[in-house]
Amino acid sequence: MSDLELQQRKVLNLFERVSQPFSPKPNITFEFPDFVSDWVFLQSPTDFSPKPGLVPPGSASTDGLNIPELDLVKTIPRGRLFSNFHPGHREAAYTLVKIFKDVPTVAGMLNLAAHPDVRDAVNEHIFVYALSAALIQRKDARSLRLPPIYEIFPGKFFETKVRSEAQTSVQQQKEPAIKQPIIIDKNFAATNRVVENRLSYFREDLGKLHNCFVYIVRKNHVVHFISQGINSHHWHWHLIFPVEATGEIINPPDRRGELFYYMHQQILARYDAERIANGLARVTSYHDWDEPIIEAYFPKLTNANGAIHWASRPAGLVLKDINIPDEGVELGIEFQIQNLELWRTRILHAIHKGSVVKANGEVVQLDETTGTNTLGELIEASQWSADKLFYGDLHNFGHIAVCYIHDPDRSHSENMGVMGDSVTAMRDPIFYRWHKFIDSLFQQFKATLNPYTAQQLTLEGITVNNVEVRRNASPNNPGLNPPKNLIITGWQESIVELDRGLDFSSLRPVQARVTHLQHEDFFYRIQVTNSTKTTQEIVFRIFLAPIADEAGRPFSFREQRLLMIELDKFVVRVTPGANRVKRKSDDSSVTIPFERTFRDLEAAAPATPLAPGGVPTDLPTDRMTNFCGCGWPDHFLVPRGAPNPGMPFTLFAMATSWEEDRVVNGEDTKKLCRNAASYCGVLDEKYPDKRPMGFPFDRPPDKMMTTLAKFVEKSPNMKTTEIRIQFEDRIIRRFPQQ
Ligand code: CUO
Repeated sequence: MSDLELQQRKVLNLFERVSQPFSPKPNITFEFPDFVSDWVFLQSPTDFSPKPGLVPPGSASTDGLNIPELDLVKTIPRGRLFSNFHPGHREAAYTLVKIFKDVPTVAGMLNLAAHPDVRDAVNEHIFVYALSAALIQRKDARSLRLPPIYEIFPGKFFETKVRSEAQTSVQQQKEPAIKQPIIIDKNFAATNRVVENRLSYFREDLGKLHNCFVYIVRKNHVVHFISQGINSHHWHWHLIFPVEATGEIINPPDRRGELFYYMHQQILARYDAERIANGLARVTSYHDWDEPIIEAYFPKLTNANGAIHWASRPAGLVLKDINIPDEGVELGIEFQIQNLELWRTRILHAIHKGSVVKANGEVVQLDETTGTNTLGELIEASQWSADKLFYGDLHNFGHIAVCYIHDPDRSHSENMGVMGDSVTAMRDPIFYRWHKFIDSLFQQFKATLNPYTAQQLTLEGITVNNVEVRRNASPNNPGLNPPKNLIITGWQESIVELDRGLDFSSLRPVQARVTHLQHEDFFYRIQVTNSTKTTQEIVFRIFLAPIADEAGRPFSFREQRLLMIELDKFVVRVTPGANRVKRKSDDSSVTIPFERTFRDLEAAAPATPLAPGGVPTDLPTDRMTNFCGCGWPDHFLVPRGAPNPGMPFTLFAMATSWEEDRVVNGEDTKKLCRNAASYCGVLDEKYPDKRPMGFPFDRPPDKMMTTLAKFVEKSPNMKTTEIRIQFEDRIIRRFPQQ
């Protein structure tokens, strides 16, 4: 086994059954490095008894580990829920990230992670968060892959009864039993009498594709590539863009605050499209905090051993001041709803004055280049907020206030609700209403900017003559050409393996079958004329938006621009004269196509190091380069649409100049985690587009532009087409497009 394979197996081993005491696998030895003994200078709180696979270094004491900062990490005990919106929880988690990152080598870090004073003593959610963050952030760990979060913590994705069904199935069946997956009801959180439950396929999406993307990676090794779900994406996004500096990350990732705005704005646009498709009104902002929350949410989730549940929120609760004492079981937190109101007022004041004031009195203008980013850091609020004391912690404390709304002083000893954890927050309807309020602050800022000028919107010499979507003929009906401008969606069933995240072991895989949305693959065909005399590199920006609301009333352009969903952004060369551009849907710049499971990672542990920049040297296609985990799930690239004859959407394409928009990064254009750059940026690099995120729809247009058609007719480099998305309430199969 190569060093790299060994390290990959150690990562998987460490993430397996994290709520249970650590058990090294046969053939894997974690040898505590010598530096551990340097840190042992006090009695350890943990009784360390060596066990097979855990080997202390020759001369080191076996008394245990005492890194002073570990005391801070352990302020959140094992078995408790973890909130990355809670400043105390974050501090504990980031402290462990730093401890991991400070270990000189990856091998040393993994060995340290296995130490009983870490793996078995630290809160399991914090352990997973910190080791994942360290593995992503360490440049020397880029060859290693993280298993999917839903396999590490199935309790955050599947209802409680799935665990007991799994246990029963393990007890009843003897090896070699036929695998009988547990069926997950896609509407498990509520009945169809709850109208909001029409959207549960979106909010509670896990999403896996087990059958459609199968590539032979290496001789004798077949790997299933699995699309992550919406909730996994959200977890990865917050993992990659932490609220505070961790370790040597002193400066925030490029345009971090703007990405906070844009990624969440796009979630809202996508959610609204799903709501309209289901006959519901667009999501409303939750800004009147005296108003009862009418949407209830009962998550039915528990941790691995079923002992701790995420709290429910019945309809009609009102936000209360939060006053949670530090009871020794988790860190306390105290703030008042009037703090949120004060911070909102100060932020709005800054927006309308056009500037924020730093703690040292320096005035920072909210200009059109950096204003959104400055506001993003301020509103979220991150360490890079201009003045966290003055502008507060609005967004994060909103999550906290809602997640403790049912027991705001914990006098009933209840746990938090799902809004407290970035893995689970998107399950709750109130997430979207809270973020609609957050987005409204950004939109108020955008409204202070001048509309884009004709010069900013046009591209001399380039005319987009037509844009359309097409599908290839089905392999079953090769002679039948599908109609153009029609996208088909439906359901797909996929298999999820649960056993690595349960609190009991099984000799065979414990599987569950989930049903999730899927779309047939399609491609864009764009006809573009280059009337200049030279070849041009142009950026195509592709968006999609519903045409009318749930009652069939057509949207004005001011409404529709907020519903624009970015589908893709890519660069092409166009020669003088007429050009035809084809682009496949699964190459989208917003999605990642797959994620690899524990089992796949074990079967195909990397045998060779990655080339500089993280590109596997022996994989057949550049689509394999994405393992970072952040990216919108491919199976949700387009909204569900409506049954026959489908739901009408506007497809929009715009060409801009790559010469003007490009951002000069390093020479290596195949950097890790580039595939989903639109919502996730590029790891270690600048955001690869100079234009504001969401351009050209991020600002209100000139008031004369009352319809999208008027906006487009002034710019030959833009084109729209009406398409339909037709939902078929059946299991569909995807087939690759050539
Ligand atoms: Cu992603 Cu509020 O920021 O959940």
